[in-house]
Amino acid sequence: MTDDPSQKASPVEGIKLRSNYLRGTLIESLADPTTGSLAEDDAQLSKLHGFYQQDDRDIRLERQRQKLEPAYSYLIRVRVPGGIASPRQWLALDTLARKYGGSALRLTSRQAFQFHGVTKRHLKTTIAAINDCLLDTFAACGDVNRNVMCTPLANRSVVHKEAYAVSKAISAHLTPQTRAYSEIWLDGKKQKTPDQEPIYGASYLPRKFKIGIAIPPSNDVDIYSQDLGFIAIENNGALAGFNVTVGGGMGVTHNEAETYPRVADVIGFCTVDEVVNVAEQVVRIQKEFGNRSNRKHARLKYTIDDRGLDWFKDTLNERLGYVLAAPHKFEFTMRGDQFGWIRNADGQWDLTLFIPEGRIRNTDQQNTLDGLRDIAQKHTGDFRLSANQNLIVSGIDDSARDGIEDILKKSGVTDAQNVSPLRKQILACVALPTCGLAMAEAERYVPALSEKVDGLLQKHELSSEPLSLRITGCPNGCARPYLADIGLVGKAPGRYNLYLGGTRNGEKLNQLARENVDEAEILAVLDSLFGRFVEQSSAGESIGDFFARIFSSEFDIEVA
Ligand code: SRM
Ligand code: SF4
Repeated sequence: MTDDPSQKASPVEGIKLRSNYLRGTLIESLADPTTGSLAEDDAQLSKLHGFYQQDDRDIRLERQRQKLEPAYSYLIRVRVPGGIASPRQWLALDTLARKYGGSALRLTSRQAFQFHGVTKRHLKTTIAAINDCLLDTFAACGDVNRNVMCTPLANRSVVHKEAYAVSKAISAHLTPQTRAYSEIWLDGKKQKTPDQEPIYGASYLPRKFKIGIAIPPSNDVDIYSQDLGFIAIENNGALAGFNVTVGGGMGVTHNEAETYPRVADVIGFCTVDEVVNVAEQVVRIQKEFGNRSNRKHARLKYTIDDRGLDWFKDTLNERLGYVLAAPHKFEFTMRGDQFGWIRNADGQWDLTLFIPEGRIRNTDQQNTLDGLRDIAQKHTGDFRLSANQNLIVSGIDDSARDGIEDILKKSGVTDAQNVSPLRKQILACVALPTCGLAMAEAERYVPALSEKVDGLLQKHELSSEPLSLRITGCPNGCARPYLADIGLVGKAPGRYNLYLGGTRNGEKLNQLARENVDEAEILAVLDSLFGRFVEQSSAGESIGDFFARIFSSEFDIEVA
């Protein structure tokens, strides 16, 4: 089962294989009243059911001092293929957030919802209620295909509708078949016939697998970061098919050179009729050839680099039984969200709201959770999650616009017009206090950091320059920091690796400029480089492109 028979399979492989198609002892773990945690193997399996065991890291040491077990709670991730939820679904999630999720909903960088802080005894009720509203958590995490992303660009409606349908079809096709999920969470009846996993088999994939669909001109889903990507090709206003990309991925481990971010390669074109089978065959190749001994070397990007892109293309063509057509021409010209009101191709309005760090809740300054609940109670269109942790209230009639504006004003929802261009483009991962892998702050640091970087931009009269800044609490790359103009990657509390020089449309990786630096040094480097940009950039050059250019001529970027 490993790609190299001499290599021992990783422990997670054993857990999956022994689990009887993901059952493990989850039912017993849930019923154990003596602890807030799950048995060790179940904590691994839980991911494939869409939830993670976590503990509150802000109080971890204090709990240790008091000889208490960690303050265990669970992150539940709700899969929303293509990122579209109905008002009814919104209301159901809102109710669950208020009851069990600390009165907050988190929009993720993959167009999904997350609840944080759910206790073990509320897991089943919460997951069952999510399924009641026709969403689910199954395969939202773990070694399977995850939430399939799709540009929520409704103002190009015809192509968007077809591409969205494809994202749902791929998602459904690649959803695991085991009845374990239904038995454990939905009281599904146990059946005598054995489970079948025609695509995944009993050991599922070697590692997580991610698929996205982009609709040019927007590369908002960061197609080059996906294991498998489909770039919609339009012909006379209709969807002609997709260019296929493979081998993107962000995850890195500090100081392990054999781990690296990689941008995907465009390998061909497939028609709409072919796309689901292309997805299945790519998944099957990764299942068969992905590394099962070293989880740090198990993503599709490594399978491709280890064996070569030509090998991959030949293998895929062989499995398809035909050769993928040559890629079609396409152009990305934007990546971020377009805030405010935009009339869509159906003649209705879409309103893109800026949701700071994707966290929807009520605070002293604003009642975003309440405001969006009010909108959901009256709204007849849908809610679209952007790939940048923002929210689009979509399909609003002319007559409903004023009512929605009123609700937003009354509840104090952030008005994107009052937010700086930089702040609107920041993407931050969750990091502390819930993420067990965080080495530094990300989401919680954004307000302070963005104010300081904005101050520098003002100083150099660059406030209106398009600039993307992405920050993560560790090198795993959950906010895709290696594709930003400025990427900050957590190394230790208050210290980050500073990456500079991504391109505007996300086609190239940025580069490591400074290692393990604190805020003062980050700001000093940026201050100096913004100054040099003003003096030395060429006409039309973006800040990211300028950083990349000076990188190619200066090994160690000079700070004045
Ligand atoms: Fe992620 C692990 C949060 C998008 C790469 N990610 C985690 C965990 C579950 C930590 C863990 O394993 O214990 C984080 C939970 C934190 C928390 O408290 O919520 C976590 N990842 C997130 C989210 C919520 C970040 C956000 O602020 O929006 C995103 C949820 C997406 C979703 O809805 O499915 C999220 N993670 C990503 C992305 C971006 C993307 O997919 O477009 C990446 C980089 C792309 C990629 O996969 O290459 C990403 N997450 C990782 C990795 C590194 C994987 C690797 O190849 O090495 C890990 C660690 C791992 O898998 O071992 C990880
Ligand atoms: Fe956690 Fe690291 Fe992902 Fe941030 S990038 S959410 S710190 S795993």
